[in-house]
Amino acid sequence: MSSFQSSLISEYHCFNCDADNPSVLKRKSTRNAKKIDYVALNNGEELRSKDMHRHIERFINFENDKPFDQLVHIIEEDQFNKLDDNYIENLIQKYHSKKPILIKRINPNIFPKNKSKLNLKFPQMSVSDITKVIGEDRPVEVMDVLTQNNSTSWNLGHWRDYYNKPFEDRDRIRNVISLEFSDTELNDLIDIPNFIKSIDVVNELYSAGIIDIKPKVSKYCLMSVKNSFTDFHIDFGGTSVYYTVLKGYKSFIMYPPTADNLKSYENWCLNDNQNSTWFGDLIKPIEQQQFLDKDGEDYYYLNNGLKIDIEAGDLLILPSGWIHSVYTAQDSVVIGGNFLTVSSINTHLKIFEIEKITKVPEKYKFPNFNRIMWLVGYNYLKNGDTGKLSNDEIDSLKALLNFYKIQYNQLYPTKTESSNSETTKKTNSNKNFKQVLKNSIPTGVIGSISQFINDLEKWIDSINHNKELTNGNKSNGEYLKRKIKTEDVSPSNKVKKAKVK
Ligand SMILES: O=C(O)CCC(=O)C(=O)O
Repeated sequence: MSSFQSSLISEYHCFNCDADNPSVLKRKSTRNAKKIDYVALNNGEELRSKDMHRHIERFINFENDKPFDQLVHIIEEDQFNKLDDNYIENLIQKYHSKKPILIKRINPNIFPKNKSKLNLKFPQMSVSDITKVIGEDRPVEVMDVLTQNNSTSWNLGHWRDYYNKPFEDRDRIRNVISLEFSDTELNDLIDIPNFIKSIDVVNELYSAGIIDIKPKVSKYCLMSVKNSFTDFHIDFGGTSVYYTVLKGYKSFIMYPPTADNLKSYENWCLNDNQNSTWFGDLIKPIEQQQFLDKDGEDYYYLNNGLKIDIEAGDLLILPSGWIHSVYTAQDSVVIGGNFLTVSSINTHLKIFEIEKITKVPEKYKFPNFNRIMWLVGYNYLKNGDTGKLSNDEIDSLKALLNFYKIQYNQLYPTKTESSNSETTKKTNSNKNFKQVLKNSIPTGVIGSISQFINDLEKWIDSINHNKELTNGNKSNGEYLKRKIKTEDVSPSNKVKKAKVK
């Protein structure tokens, strides 16, 4: 410890004792004494308080560089009379990755006079109420805010006791952001808005009978104490998020998933100094309007990031693939959930790739993502109506087709490809990679991979002809002219129901 650091301490307790009985900084009142983070200090980092993540100051000082209503699509109470599920669904489809949507004071359990026709069911509940409904013994993963590491040794009873302590009696700042409760009794008390259910890809596959178990990602209860901070991240699979505050107050800073920003994000994740680097410093500023997309939205206009405050009763729709961090200024309870949409498939696939490159552990990925992506194409081929597809859907199908082809080529490289490929020289890891990939493709449902790709390609071509689309990667129908190999023909292609675990 430097002499400067020791000069700040009036009563020193060693690292081992500090957890129960922290060192006291020189201050008038011991009640307000700062708790030193000895975990960080021991790792050679600077002296700092356990109550404050190092980036909170940067977060608080961040200011939007443009008027708020140009950065976010805001819906206020005076627009509620036109608000129904269709209206919001169309907005989400229109913006998909492009703009966050914030609906102010929409929760009727908090604002009973609100006149919207949305079916929101988000009752106000305390952490004690939630614990009573779910059960004290339910294990819960708890994030230590300063290190951003998760601990699995907690249950809800312990968490409630921690959360209900006054601020100054909490040993460290901790946050719960991954308690999915759709398999608990809380599930019946809370309902996802219809406008989310109707565009959620997983829901669509479930309704079509293509999967019979849904991945558990749609209902999370987040319980954060004052001064919680979640560093920048992208939600798994580039999912969109609905997020509503039941109690307290939350602030987001977010950046759109432009190619440059995603590259910066990837580099930041792979950097040894990730924790000490403020992600916003890696964003290349764009001063001037770049271009308008086909809906007239200037996606790049938002590039410098934006900050959104969310109060109790508000609902945020975070678009697909956005890079965000979250600060909690007051003890808060939030309900949120993740969903994949067809219009954002391109972004989902990009983020899936980044997760591979940055080696995100399986546990933190969207469950069975690859399998679901194949089943989306299968569902279109089986149930889609070529006459009714939007241009966004067609673009997404083309992206999916390309994604399938890449995987097919990884599984069955041509002779030239395999002799050129560096990876095939690492025979064992390559075999393992292929096995994992093969297991994640639902051949029990789609049948032969090559036949499926051929059929889908022909189907997409037929839409192209009907719509006389000339832009995009128009397929020439030339793929897979080579002979279909026997080993990729599933023996069980009559089984048409997949299980998602
Ligand atoms: O509320 C938080 O601290 C983090 C929430 C979040 O970013 C998420 O769940 O993706």
